[in-house]
Amino acid sequence: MGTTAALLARPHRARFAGVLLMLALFLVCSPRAFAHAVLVRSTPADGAVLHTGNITFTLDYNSRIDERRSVLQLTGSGSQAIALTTETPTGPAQLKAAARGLKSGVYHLAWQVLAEDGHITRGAITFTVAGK
Ligand SMILES: [Cu+2]
Repeated sequence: MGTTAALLARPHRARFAGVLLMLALFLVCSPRAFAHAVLVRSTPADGAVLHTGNITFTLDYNSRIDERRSVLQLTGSGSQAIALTTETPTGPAQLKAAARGLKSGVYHLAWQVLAEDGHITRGAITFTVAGK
């Protein structure tokens, strides 16, 4: 190994290790990318206008989720969280909860789910409770 090669060896090796690490991460992550939980359907739908303050929320995902490590948070026009009652989902790819006695207004249901591949995804649906 010549002097020039010896001088270059260290930074090159570090860069090579970095490339290998990125490649390894890519190989580990990409086949499982399909297992990310994506919301495919919700009740109410995003943008829905409802004429009741008693709502059962169902969120269906494209893959199995860890229900115990998933979070649903309902907020109204204030930033305070509104209590939700957890309900038994119909399958391993669903979150289900209910709220009772919501007044007229705009609400946001924020969700965060842990998919079986260990990745977390988040989103929110907005709906309106209109006069009955
Ligand atoms: Cu993933």
